[in-house]
Amino acid sequence: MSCKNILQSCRLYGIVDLGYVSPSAVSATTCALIDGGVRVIQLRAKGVELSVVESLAREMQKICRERHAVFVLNDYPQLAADIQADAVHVGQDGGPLEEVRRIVGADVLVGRSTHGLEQVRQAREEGADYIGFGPLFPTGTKPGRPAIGLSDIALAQEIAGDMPMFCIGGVNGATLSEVQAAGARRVVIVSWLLQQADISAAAAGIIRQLGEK
Ligand code: 3NM
Repeated sequence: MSCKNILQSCRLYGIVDLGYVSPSAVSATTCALIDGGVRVIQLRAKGVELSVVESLAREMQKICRERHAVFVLNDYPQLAADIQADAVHVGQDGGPLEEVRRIVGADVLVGRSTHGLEQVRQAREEGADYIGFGPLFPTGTKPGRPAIGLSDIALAQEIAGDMPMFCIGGVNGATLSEVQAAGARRVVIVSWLLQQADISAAAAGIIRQLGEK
C-alpha cells in the first residue's frame, strides 16, 4: 500500500516525542506502536542536536520501512529529503508548502499543523498531503498553546475534503469518545499513549474504538 493510501486509511497517528521517550528507547517505542497497529509514526525531536535527530530518524525509518509503516519527520525538510523520509510535518511557522516541497522533492509527502478553519482552507489550497487539527484541549506536549475546542471539527473535516485530517491535542482514552462524537475520524495521540505501561495494547484499543479497517 502506498504511503498516501496508508494516510487515508489509518485512524491513529503516533508520535515518538523525545519529551517523553529517551533516545535509547526510540526503537522499542516505535516497534510497540507498530505492534499495536499504528501505521503512521512521527519523530518529534525538539531542542535536540541535528546529528542526534538524524541518527534517530534513520533508526525509525528503517523499522517503519521493514514493517510497512509511514515514517514522518517533524520539521527539518532538508533532512527529510536527505534520508528520503516518507513524509515531513511542518507547523504554521514552517513557511509556504511550496517552499517545503521544493526542498523535499516529489517523493516526500508533506503534512501541516492547522489551528483553525482558515488554516485548514489554506492547507488544502496549498495541497498538503494531510493535516493535524488542534490542539482540541490544553496539552502539556505543547504548553501555552490555546485549545480550539471541538466545535469546529465537523466543519474543518468538510473543508479538508479528501485530505486526511487528524485531530490532535489532549486526545486520550478518556476524551476519545467526545472527540469522535464531534465528528473526528482520525486522531494523533502523543503523551497518553507514550505513558501507557503497554503501549501496544493501548494503541490497539484506540484503533478498535476508531473502527479502523
Ligand atoms: N501539535 P498530546 S497539539 C504536537 O495542535 C502537537 O498542532 C499540536 O500531544 C497542534 O497528545 C500537539 O500529548 C501535542 O496532547 C499533542
